[in-house]
Formats: sequence, structure tokens, C-alpha cells
Amino acid sequence: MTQSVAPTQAKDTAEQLIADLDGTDTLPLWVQMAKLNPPEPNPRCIPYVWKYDRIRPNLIRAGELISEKAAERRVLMLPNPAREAPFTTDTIYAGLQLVMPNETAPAHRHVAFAMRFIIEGSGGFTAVHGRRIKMQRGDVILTPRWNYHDHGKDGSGPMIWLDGLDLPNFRHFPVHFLEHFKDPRYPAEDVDTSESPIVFPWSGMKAKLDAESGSWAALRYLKRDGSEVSLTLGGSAERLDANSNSPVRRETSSCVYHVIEGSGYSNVGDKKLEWTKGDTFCVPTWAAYEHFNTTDSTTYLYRFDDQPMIKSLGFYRTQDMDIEALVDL
Ligand code: 1HN
Repeated sequence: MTQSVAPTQAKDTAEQLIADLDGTDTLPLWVQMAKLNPPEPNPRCIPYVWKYDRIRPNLIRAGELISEKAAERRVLMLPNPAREAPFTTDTIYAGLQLVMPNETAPAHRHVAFAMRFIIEGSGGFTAVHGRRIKMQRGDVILTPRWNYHDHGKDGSGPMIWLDGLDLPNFRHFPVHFLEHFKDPRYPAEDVDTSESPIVFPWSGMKAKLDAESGSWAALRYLKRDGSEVSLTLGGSAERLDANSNSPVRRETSSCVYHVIEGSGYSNVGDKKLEWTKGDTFCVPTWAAYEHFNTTDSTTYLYRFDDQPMIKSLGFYRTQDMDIEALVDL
């Protein structure tokens, strides 16, 4: 009996397998394992501060050169220098918006959630689902999803505020869309801000912060039932007494801070961000951060963050968390 002899074959190799996978619509995980599973959270955005005195003149110029009607929203976005818009952090969009007297930012509604911090001006208003609310410096005003909203302004001078939206989400979830109302303004009646569930007046928040003990205090903006202002974004305000500092925090949420009053600096990751009233700065996920008030008066900071989203998804971790205790059954 003749036995067939197998032809001598070159030994198969991992390299050959990878080459042969080309065109098979599959990819080996093992090549990307480390990239998909980094040893630490790996934000693409960097710590950064946007100085109000550099932005404001161009925003005012936009007020002269771009009509509100054409702009729909007259905004200078705050894209992170390491990424393109709408990324201020990897999960949060921020922009500075201007409305001039007798203008209307036309009524529309969209899936995105917005929360706004009023920086300067008087006579401004936002109408949300038929309720017209006065904008007053320091107030935080919510625009819940899919509510028609328009902004306007009486009196003289500009009205400027900081918008925070959850827009980066829609790079992953292609579910965002916007509808215009048939008229520039949605029919609205004036409401008392103290009665409105979507306004957090600064006077009330400041009084609560001042009543807290310690040289640093932070309080979240919460709805009347104690829940966060949205499922994605939430916010808080912080008081930092003269010549004092905040605790160091490091967490998987990211945030955008705005300086309500005072000046100082923050160490964020390996960056020192110097800030003063009106400035806005960002803290990427997992960057250790600590604020310093270097003056003899009290500093107040506003911030909005992605904590509601990160927490509800189960992604929230801080540097102090005992990983063993996190086993989720
Ligand atoms: C928006 O509706 C506003 O209503 C501001 O003021 C910024 C950015 C992207 C999409 C919608 C506003 C926005 C926005």
C-alpha cells in the first residue's frame, strides 16, 4: 500500500492569519485589546480655560454682524482645543450666547437638554413651553427636552449667558432632531421666577451656600422632588472662602465651571488654570482637580456636569471608591 505523503507546508502563523482575515469582515480583538481596555479613563479633551474678556468683544461683534434671525442662536461655542465642536468635554457642550434688545431667538424644540447660567444683562427672557421667564444674573434656567423655547430681550445692552447641552451624546445616539415653531415666538405668558420649577435664582442658591459650614461648600441644583435636573446633565454651585481651597476630586464625570464671583486658579490634571469672574473652564474625566481662592473675598463657582448620565449608566467612579465593594449583582 502506498501512503500519500503530505506536501511540505510552511507553518501557519498569527501574521498569516491576520493577513488572511483581510476581506473576511472580521477583525482580531487581541490586536486591539489594550486600546479598548485602557488602564485608566482616557479623555481626549484637555483641561482648558476660556477667558471672558477675550470672548466678549467678539460676541458683541457677532451681535452687530450676524442677525439673530440668520443665526437662529447667536453663540460662540467653546470647543475643547483637543477636539472639534461640540466637544467642550468629551460628553458636554458649552457655548456663550448673546441676545440684543428687541431680538428674538426663534422658537424651536429639540431632543437635547439645555441648562443656562445667566452671565450679564437685564431685560432678557426665555419662554419655555409658553411660560416667559426673566433672565437675571446668576440664575440657572433649564430647557427640558422637546419644549418649544425662544429667547428675547427688552431694554438696552446685551444679554449673555452660558449654555450647557448634552450634544456630544448624539454622536453616539443618532436620535437628535429639532423642529421650528411656525412663528418666531411661541405664545407665552409671564411667570414669576420664584414659582417656576425650571429656574434656580442665584439669591436662593447663594443663601444656601453661605449657610453651609466650612471654608468650601458645594450644593447641587435639584428639582423639587430632590432629583437631578435632567437624566444627562446636572449642576452645582460652590463657595470657596477667602484664601482657601477645595478638596481634591478625581472622578469619571466631567464638568464645565463658570466663575460667578472672585478669582483664583484650579489645578486640573497637570494644568494650572487661572481664572477670574466670567471665565469658563473644563475638567475632563479623571483629571484630578482642586480649586484655590487666592483673594481676600469669597469666590463662587457654577458648574454643570454629566453626573446624572454617568451615574445612571453605572460608569461613575471616584479615586476613593473601593472597587471590591462595587460588585453589582
Ligand atoms: C439651542 O437650542 C440653544 O435654545 C443654544 O438657546 C445652543 C446648540 C445646539 C443645538 C441647539 C438655545 C444650541 C441649541
